[in-house]
Amino acid sequence: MDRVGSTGEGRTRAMYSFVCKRSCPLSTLGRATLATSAGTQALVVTEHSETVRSERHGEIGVIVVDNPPVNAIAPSVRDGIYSAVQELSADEAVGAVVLHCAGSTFMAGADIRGLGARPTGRTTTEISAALEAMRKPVVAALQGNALGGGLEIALGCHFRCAHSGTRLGLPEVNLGLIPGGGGTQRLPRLVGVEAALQMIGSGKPVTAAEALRLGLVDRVVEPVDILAAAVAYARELRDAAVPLRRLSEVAPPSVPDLDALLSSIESGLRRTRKGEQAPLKAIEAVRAAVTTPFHEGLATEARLFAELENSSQSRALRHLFLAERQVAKLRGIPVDTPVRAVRRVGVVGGGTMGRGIALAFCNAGLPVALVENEPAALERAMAAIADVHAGALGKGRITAGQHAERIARIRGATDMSAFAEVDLVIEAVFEDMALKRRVFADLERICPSHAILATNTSALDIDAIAGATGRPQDVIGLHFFSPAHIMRLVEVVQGRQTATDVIATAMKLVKSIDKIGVLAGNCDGFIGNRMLAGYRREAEFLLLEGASPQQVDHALVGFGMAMGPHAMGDMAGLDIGAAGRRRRRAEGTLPDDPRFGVIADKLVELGRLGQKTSAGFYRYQPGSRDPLPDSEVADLIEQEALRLGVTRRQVSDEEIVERCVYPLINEAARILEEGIAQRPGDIDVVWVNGYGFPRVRGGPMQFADETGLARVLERLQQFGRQHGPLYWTPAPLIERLVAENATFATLN
Ligand code: 3H9
Repeated sequence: MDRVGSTGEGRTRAMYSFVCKRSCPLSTLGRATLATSAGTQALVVTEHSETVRSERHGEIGVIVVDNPPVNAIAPSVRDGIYSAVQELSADEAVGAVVLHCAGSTFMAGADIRGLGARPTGRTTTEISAALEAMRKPVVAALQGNALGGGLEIALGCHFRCAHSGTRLGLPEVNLGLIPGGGGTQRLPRLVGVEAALQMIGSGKPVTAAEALRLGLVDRVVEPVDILAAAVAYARELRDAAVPLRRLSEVAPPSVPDLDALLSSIESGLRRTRKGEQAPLKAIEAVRAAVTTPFHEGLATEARLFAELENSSQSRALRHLFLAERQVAKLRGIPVDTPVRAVRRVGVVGGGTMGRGIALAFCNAGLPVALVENEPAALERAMAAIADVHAGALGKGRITAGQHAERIARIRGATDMSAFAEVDLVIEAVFEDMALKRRVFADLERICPSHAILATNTSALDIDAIAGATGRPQDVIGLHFFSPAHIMRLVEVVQGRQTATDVIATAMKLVKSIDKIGVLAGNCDGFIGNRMLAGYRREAEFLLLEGASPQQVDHALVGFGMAMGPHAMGDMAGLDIGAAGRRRRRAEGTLPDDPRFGVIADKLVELGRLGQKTSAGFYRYQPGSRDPLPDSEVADLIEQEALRLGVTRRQVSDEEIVERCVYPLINEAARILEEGIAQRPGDIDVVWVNGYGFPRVRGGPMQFADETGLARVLERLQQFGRQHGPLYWTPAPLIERLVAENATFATLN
């Protein structure tokens, strides 16, 4: 490598020009002339930062962002692009510029890990402005995902050329934010207020074809080299001297009745994104785009973005984004652990769970053998499955061809010999240990020796189930949530002897069917249901103390829960919880407390099993799922309170929330101490995706950190003084974190 001279760009790090082969690592900032292996073509390459370089493709300057895996806009990306713009602007030999990203995607947005920190270097807004101000055509070469700040920078370019597979979007609302790099001001000028707010408010990306229709991109290219296509396009634009389109100079769209349009969009967003601040701020920012000059609109956007960036909602949603990806990383299990091939799946049991699990695999393209004991039960299961397929076809979610494939993919049988060739089988029979052990003994005999034997139990001891086989290393828990073909959470429960490759295979398989797998240790209820026990316990104690089911549910829905605990109990079926209590009573693990589950048990005795019997904590009109208050239940609660000597009083909504949510935090801390969950973030992922905990609060652990662990500890201690230590003794982990002035987040 020969150094041939300094570029003298006046930056703090010295930049040098040198000549090297294409394979040379550009490890120091600098300029190089790269020769292709044939030596026919030379590229002048300048490194502007560790993630950005510029290249000359003849008279076309190309800015290349190279920040794997998704070209997130880190400070080095912003500073690098800014520097490249200065260099290419000054170079008279450069007639047009292309902004391109290495790898398979354009920039997928700001670096989420850096949000909330003090910004350094150039801002995204400055980058867009710098690109836009260039006096030669600038083309963004879009491929993969052009999201968030990535799309905003592309909007700063004069033209956009997209590969046909590109997804373009402003998903900031999903992180509790609005676009903060000029997107709320430029996008309405390009596609109109309604389409802009559709994209910004929903956060959903559009396809390249849709983007072309909207005018968001100027050219879509079929699978070809996107860089070559964008360079050719830039050359055309330069040759034709096409006027540059600077969106900041475009007049905002005129909307005849802006107030009416924005208020109808607002009421839609209040419905679809209940309790979220960001979509409403997005409307405010877009209003500014239409009603104020560009620079004022930008200032409004910056103010609103900063407010949101520092909000607890955005912190929670950013935490969840990262936590939902971190769950896949298994401590102690290397990423390259060999996995078993799973091509055929078996399901034992055609009840609600079995059907849902069969559908989940079938819809993801895997053939399923579903076994039920009785022909009549099998027929019911297959009919219910056919109904779901027909519904998907009727709603246009699948084509007739896909419908036929799905129907053919699930084979029903009444004999377990149907499992002779499966690679994985999931048992979903009634929650009864003796029954499950019998099933597993049969599975061991019938399934191939390489097959993974999984149980969908929601609470039972995996080791005891595995013990019914001679191959406990192949046994694992796969706890799906109902309806299993819709709910994304699966607890992957590791038994004492479960083999490492079985865990790795299960986690990979769950991901491959578009679900989120969370690894859990083996204990009663694993992560989610173990925490649920305390939540449900307090929700019922509060009834004895004076609250009504509707007040408890209302307070927790007000907190953001998708459903109140009593409505949820009615939906799941009160007999399920009652059976769990019977089991624990027999095992001697139920607390010695006559109040525990007393109301639900009485309701079950009265045949009030919930929605399925049109009566539970609430009553239901035939065919309706709307919970209606029931005086019979109110009387029963009063009688039980009297019988148990519980003094009734006014209970506040605030107490309801604290009494129900703090036990979640306390139990979660014990779960962490025992190593049942890998990290606090995993617990949050479980509760948000499986139990309707509000995403905008980030899960119980994130909520505890936001509340302050000292406050959580103080309230646990206070409830302990009021209600006794049985349920309220603080977990030692919380005491330790408070003493160290630390948070759960430090354990992620
Ligand atoms: C924004 O842009 C604000 C601006 O308006 C204002 C600026 C002033 N940052 O999801 P995957 C990582 S807000 C950092 O598994 P996929 C991810 O953590 C941002 N890291 O892959 C994972 O890491 P690891 C707006 C990021 O193929 C790896 O990449 N943009 C970012 O299923 C692979 O991710 C968004 O909200 C990021 N922005 O999906 C887009 N994105 O391997 C967020 C990804 O260590 N990203 N990572 O676990 C996505 O939606 C998906 O990741 C994407 C790829 C569709 C891009």
